[in-house]
Amino acid sequence: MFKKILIANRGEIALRIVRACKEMGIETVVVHSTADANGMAVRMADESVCIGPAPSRQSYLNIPAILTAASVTNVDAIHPGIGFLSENEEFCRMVEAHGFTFIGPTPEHIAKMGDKAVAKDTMRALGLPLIPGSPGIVRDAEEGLKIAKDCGFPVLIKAVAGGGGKGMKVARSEEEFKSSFTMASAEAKAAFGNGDVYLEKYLSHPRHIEIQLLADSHGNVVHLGERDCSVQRSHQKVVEECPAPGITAEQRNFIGDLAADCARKMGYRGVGTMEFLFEDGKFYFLEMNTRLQIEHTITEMVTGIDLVREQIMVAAGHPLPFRQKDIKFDGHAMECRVNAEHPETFIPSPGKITRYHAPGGLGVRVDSALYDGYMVPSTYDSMVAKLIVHAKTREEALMRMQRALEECVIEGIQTNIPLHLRILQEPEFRVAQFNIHWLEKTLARRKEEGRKAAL
Ligand code: MV4
Repeated sequence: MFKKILIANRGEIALRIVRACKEMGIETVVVHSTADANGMAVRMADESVCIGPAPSRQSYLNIPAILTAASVTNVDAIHPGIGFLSENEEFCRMVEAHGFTFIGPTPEHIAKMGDKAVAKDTMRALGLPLIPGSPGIVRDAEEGLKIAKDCGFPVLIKAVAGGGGKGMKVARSEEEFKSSFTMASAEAKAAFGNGDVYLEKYLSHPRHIEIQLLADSHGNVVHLGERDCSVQRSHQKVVEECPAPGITAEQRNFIGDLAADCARKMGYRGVGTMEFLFEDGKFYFLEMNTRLQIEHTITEMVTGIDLVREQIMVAAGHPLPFRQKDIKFDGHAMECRVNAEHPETFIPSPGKITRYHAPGGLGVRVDSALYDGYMVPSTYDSMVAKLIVHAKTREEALMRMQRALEECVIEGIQTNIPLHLRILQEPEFRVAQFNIHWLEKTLARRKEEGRKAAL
């Protein structure tokens, strides 16, 4: 087992990894930027190394600085956390080339799943259900139009290097196609330095449901059920839940076993998530994330499995201590992402925390690096806490989440807690009548109603 791990991340996820390491008797080194010198993860770690100034390029994305810190502190392994370098093939290679273990999959798996067209091809060959579309990259608008006519409008033009919706354009008709194609490709080229695109039939009202996978290096792969992440705006998840409402045990086992089989056939190792769109009772593979996810917490609450611990264990070469039949799904968990932002305009709200009180009690978990007097920097992601509840049923989880949100005190900055409280009150949310467009539509409708009422 590793004696010492370097954590190349910040905020709540760095703290989450420090906590897992402590429980495993593993020493920790947290690297940080000058803006994070007073971070909770830095305080909790055994050692810390400042690797550069606030901008991520010069610190959390600075590969030479991170490797130097790893050498100086003599660690065995590096945990990349989430975001930053966690899905960077080159970083993964460099970590291993310098004699450290990368806590994650192989660079080949990162590269394969990072190219969305290759990922889709791989899953096609392995038998996952896919959204109908082009067999791979579409060379030009002419070829694209032929394929679009075959699958029928509307179609979606997607960047192979994409994710997060960048370089993605809907074409609703033959007339619109050429300009959408050109725009998507130009946007992809500008954002990723790669203008390659592929085509899919556009699904108009899907839910986003993802499967959590865990694989060791001995060919054992399990799925840990699904999460519903449909409640989002601007491609940012806002509320996630496990299990996905309405998904039966048969559906879960069907798609979960398929996903686990694919991961096994790929020789995948580590934690991973297969994302699906779910529409009219059918699952369609979207993409695979080759890292831990923010919302891994709700899966942990329902399965009782510490995903970060298991991720470290399999990276160290240990076989999984359980099989699929051992995994039980208990109750319902929900996560609200608390962001430092205005609850209506979503403008970031960095600043000093003047008062902080975290909720507690049965079935409440708070993953956050906040404390009284902490300065939320303006440089990074605005998520400052994850509020997680676990209860027997979805109805009890809803009540518990409301109670926890009401107990939570964060002063000195604005947060989206009022937004979460409003979401919980929405009748459609309460009965899980939502899809990926629900939150944005609901916010627009409520805003319009507010405007009319003011007249
Ligand atoms: C789609 C889709 C509808 N039809 N593909 C958005 C980001 C990228 N990762 C995939 N995305 C989508 N792909 C087809 N064929 C709708 C989306 C989509 C979406 C997906 C998941 C979560 C939120 C979303 C928000 C808008 C669009």
